[in-house]
Amino acid sequence: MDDKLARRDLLRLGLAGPLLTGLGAASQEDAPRPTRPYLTDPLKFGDVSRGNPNPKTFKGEAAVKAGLTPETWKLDITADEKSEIEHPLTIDYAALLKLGETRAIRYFKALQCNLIAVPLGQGLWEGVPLRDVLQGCGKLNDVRRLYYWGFHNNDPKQIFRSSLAINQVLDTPPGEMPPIAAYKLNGAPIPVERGGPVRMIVPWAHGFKSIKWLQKLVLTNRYDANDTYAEKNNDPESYLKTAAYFDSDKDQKIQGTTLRARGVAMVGWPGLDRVEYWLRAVQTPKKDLPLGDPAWNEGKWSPVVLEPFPGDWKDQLPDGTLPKDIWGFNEQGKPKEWPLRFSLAHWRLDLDGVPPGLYELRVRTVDKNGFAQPEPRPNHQSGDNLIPCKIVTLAG
Ligand SMILES: Nc1nc2c(c(=O)[nH]1)N[C@H]1C(S)=C(S)[C@@H](COP(=O)(O)O)O[C@H]1N2
Ligand SMILES: [Mo]
Repeated sequence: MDDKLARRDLLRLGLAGPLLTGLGAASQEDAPRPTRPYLTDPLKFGDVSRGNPNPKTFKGEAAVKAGLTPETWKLDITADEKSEIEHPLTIDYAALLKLGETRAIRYFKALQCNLIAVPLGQGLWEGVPLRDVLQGCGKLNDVRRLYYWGFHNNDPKQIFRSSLAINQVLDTPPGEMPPIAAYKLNGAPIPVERGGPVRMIVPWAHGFKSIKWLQKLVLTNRYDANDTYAEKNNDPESYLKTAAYFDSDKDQKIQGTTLRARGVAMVGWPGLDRVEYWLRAVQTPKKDLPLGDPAWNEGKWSPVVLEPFPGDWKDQLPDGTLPKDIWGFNEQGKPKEWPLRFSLAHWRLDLDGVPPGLYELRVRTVDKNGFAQPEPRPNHQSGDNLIPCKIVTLAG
């Protein structure tokens, strides 16, 4: 893009100050290529897992004994004392994959922990909707919730439980993604490090609903959440928030006048309208500017560039996977919305001609309802999403 033109556009938009290059590509055709891979290597996700020994370390005989190989894995489906199901079931891996032949769904979803702001990684998950898994159970009576957990060394202290209201399991609204018993990640079997061979994936929720090493579904008449995370002062019904993060928030010392920053934005259910930055010249930098500080009212926020969807996706998807086979894409392989809900949008900031000095650099999202991060739910209980900051020094 012509830098002069970009500068003129910026001035027209009232975004005075340093030169922002590459703002808003005119069309998909001349859009810049994405600069980072869209899917995270399954072994490079941030990890949050209980257990000693930790099931993620199980190989060979240990994995066999724990039922964490494709040959030994089983999912038990029962009812507790106040509920009834016509046919309690045990499903093995082959039966789940067989169901997948006609029922499988694939979607992008980023994993994010309620208690760790920066997303852990993004995957293309494949599995069978729970509603289809439960089909084989016949009639259900007095069922209000589904409780579920995974392998935990038969130690009640290590159990990591979660739950869903039965409507969230059975009544997926049109155009939404269902919770799945997932058996593939990025086109390959889910490694034990990521909760394989079968893990729960709940698209709209933080990681604590996506139970790894899944082995047990219990239908219950109880109405309370029964989530391990609920006991730790977290909101078990929260869903993913729209929020921006830096790839690295390490302080940066730059020779010259060009400032570059890269990051992701989690797209929660309220959608993503834009990502903005605020570059604040300071004498004494304060990374953790308190929420009530009057300086927030003087914040000058300007949009950063959101990377487009990765063109034909050829270099982004596992071999043999076509965009049209993924949730949210049409028959022509174009996404129906961009960025996609519950996934990561990549943003980048390239500022030229920044006067030498010391700065605080912040980014935030604005969701489709007009709420700027960390609003409308700044509460830690429903997911950490404070505005991130990095300290930048430009030497000129
Ligand atoms: N069985 C089991 N599942 C689990 C957990 C766990 O400790 N045990 N941790 C949960 C939490 S809190 C998060 S954030 C995600 C993290 O998933 P990851 O380690 O694959 O990134 O897994 C969830 N599933
Ligand atoms: Mo978590």
